[in-house]
Amino acid sequence: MDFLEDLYRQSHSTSEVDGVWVSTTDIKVENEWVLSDGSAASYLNWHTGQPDKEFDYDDCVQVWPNLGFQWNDVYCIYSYWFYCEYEL
Ligand SMILES: [Ca+2]
Ligand SMILES: [Ca+2]
Repeated sequence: MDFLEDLYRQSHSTSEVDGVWVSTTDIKVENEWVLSDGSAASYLNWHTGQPDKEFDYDDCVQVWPNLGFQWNDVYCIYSYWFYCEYEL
């Protein structure tokens, strides 16, 4: 996750603490975490106690700087920056 943390620090001031979306979700099957293309997520980096399913609709994943850049499951409606991957 150091790579994503480095990207965050390059694009945000130190005073910002916005979350960043990663393309992992369990919106189709609860607690079955997959990528946006439907393939199984091979990497998970949950913060301690997450995913906590605080609400039934917490189906998206944010990287949260205040949680040491580890993951938290949250409601998908929030507006955050996002990480995406593409082949060069
Ligand atoms: Ca969920
Ligand atoms: Ca959560």
